[in-house]
Amino acid sequence: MKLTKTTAILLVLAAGLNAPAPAQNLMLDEIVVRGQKEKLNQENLTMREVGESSAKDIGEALAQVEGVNIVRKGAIANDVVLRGFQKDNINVLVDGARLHGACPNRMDSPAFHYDFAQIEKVEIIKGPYDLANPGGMGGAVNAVSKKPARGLGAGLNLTYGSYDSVNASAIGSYGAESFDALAGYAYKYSRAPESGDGRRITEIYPATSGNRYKDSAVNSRAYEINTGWGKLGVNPTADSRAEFYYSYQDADHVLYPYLLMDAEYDRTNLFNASYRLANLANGDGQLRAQLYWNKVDHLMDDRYRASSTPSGMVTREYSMRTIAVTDTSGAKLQGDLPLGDGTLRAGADYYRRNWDAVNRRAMASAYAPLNMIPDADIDNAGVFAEYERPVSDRLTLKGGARGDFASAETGTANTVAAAGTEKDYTEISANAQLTYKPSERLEFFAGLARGARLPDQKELFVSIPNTGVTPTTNKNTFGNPGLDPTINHEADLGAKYSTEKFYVNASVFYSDLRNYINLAGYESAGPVRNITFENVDAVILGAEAGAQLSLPANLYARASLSYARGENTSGDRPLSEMPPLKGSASLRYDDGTLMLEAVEQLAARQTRVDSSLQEAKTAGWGVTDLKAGYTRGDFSLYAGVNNLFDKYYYTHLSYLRDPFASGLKVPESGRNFYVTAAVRF
Ligand SMILES: [Cu+2]
Repeated sequence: MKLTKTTAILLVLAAGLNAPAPAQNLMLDEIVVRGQKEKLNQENLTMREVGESSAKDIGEALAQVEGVNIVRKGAIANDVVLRGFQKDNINVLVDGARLHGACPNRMDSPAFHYDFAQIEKVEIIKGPYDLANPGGMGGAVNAVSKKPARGLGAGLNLTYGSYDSVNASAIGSYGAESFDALAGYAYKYSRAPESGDGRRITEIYPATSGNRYKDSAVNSRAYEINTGWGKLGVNPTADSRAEFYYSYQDADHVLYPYLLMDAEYDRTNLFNASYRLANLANGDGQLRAQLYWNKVDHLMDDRYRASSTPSGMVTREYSMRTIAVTDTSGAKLQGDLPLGDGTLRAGADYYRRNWDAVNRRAMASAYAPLNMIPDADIDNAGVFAEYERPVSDRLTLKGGARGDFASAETGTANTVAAAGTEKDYTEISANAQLTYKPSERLEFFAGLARGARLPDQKELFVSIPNTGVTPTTNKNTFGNPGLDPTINHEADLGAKYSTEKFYVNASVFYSDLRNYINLAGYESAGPVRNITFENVDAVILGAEAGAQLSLPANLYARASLSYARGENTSGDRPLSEMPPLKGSASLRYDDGTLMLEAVEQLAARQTRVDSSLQEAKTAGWGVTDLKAGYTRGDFSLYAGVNNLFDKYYYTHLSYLRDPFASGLKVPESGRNFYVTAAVRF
C-alpha cells in the first residue's frame, strides 16, 4: 500500500528532526491540540480547515477527518458516515440539541440544516462514549455554534467557484460584560456540477430512463439556500449565563440525482435556549439546563424528471410527491459536581420527535394520499451518571451508565400499522475508559462500551406499496413494527505520540452489534421485490491512523488512513454501505502569511457488497487537490483547484440501494476551481 509507505517515510523523517521550533503558529497549535488536548476517541474539525476548503456543507468538510465518509446524493446535503455507522446509528447534534431531517430518504441529512458560518467547530466522538445523549450507538457529531467576542465584531466571507457556485455569509456581533448578541446571514447557490467525463450530474441517466432530468432542468440550479440566525447571551451574574439561539433556513430547488425525486423546499426552524450556573460547590461544580425545538418542512417530487411527463395517469405536474414534516423538542438538565478526587457528571433528559410523511402517486387510485410515515411520535426519557477520576499521575479512569425509557406511537394508519400502535423500549448504555500517559509524549487509551439506539419511525412503520406503474417502483417496502433496539458492545484501543512538532495516532475498534437494523430485499413469486428492515447480528471492526508533522522551512506534512469492515453475521455476507479503505496525504507550506498545499486523496476499491440489496462493487480512485492562501491581519484570500487531473470517479456510498435504487452512481465533481475572500474584524 502506497500510503503506508508514505506514513513510514514521514515517521522516519520525524524521528530525524531536531531543529529548534519556529515561532508559534496555527499549524503548530493544531499539532499540540491533537497531541495534548484531544482524547484518542475524539476529533475536532475547526473552521480554519473549513474556511480554506471549497466544501459545500459540513458533511463534505468532515470527510477529511479520519474515520469519516459521506453519502453523496447531489451537489450538497452530504450525509455523515462515521466508521461505517450511518443514519440513526450515530447522533448528529447542534449545541447538544437533537436535529433530524424530514425526508424519509434522508435528502436533508441533519448536518445539512446549519451553515458553516454558524459554527465554531465540530466535535466528533468515535464509538458509544457519549452518555449525555440517547442513541449515538456508533458515535456522535456535535456542531458548536459561534459565540460573540468582546466588543464589536464582524465577519464577511465570499466564495465563488465552478458551476457558478456561491457561498456568502455575513456576521455581526457585540459583546459586553452583562450581555452579548450575534446575527448572521448566509447564502449558497450552485448550478449542477460536472464530473470528470464532462457531463453534469443531472445528465447521468440514459434517454430511456424515467429518472432522467427534463431538458429544462439539466442546467438548472442544483440548490439555493438562505439561512439567517441570531444568538443572544445574558450574564445576570459573573457565574451565570443564559443563551437563546434561533435559526431559519430555506433550502430551495435542491437536486438529488441519487434519488428519484428532488426537493422543492426544506424549511428549518431551530430554537435553542440554555442556562448555566458555574462556580458551584467551591468552584468546580456547574449546572446546565437546556430547552430546544426544531422543525423541518420538506417537499419532494419528480417534476424535473421524465417520469412526470403527462400521460394517461400522470395528470398533475408530478407523478410522485411526498410532503414530510419532522418536529423535535427536548429538555436537558445536567450537573457537574466535584466528588473525591474526581468529577461526577449526572443528568436527565427528554425528547419527543414527531415524523409524518404523506406520499401521492399517479396510479390506478389517482394520487390518493398514502401515510408513508404515519404521523408517529418517539418519546425518550433518560438519566445518566459518569465519574472521571485520576487514579495516579499517569492514569485516569472514567466510567458511567445511562438508562432510557422510550416509546413509539403512530398517529395515523397505513398498511403496516393501525393508528395508535404503540411500542415500548428500555435500554441500558454504559462504558469504562482508561487513559494512561507513561510520559508527557505518549498516551494510551482503552475503552469498553455498550451503546444502544432505537428503531426510528421509518424503520418501524414505513409503507410504500408497489404501484405497478414503473419498474423503479416495482417493490413493496414495509417497515417492521417488531424491530428491537440495536445494542453495540464495543472495544477501543488507541495510542498516540506527540511532541511540539509531531503527532501520530492509531486506533482500532471492534464492534459487536446485536439486533443491528438492516435493510434487506427478498424476491417474491411475481416480479415484485419485498423490502423490509430486520434485526440481524453484525460485526464492524476497523482502524484509523494519522500523523501530522512540522518540517524545516515552514513545511508541514499530514497523512491519514481509515478502514472499517462490516459483516452481517446472521446473513453470512458483508454489511451493506460500508466505505472502503481510504487515506490522504498532504504537504503544506505555511509561513503565517502565505500558504500552499497539495493533498492526495485515495480510496481502495470496495468488493465487499451485500448481494441481497443488489449492491455493486466500486473501483478505487485517487485525486489531487491544490490550494493557496494569503493572510494579512484580518484579511484572507484563498484559491484552489480540486480534482486537478479531472478524474471521473465516484465513491462507494454514491448510489442508492433499494428500495429506491435508481441503479446509477452519482459521480464526484471533475476539475473545479474556487476563490474565497474573508474579512474578520
Ligand atoms: Cu425527500
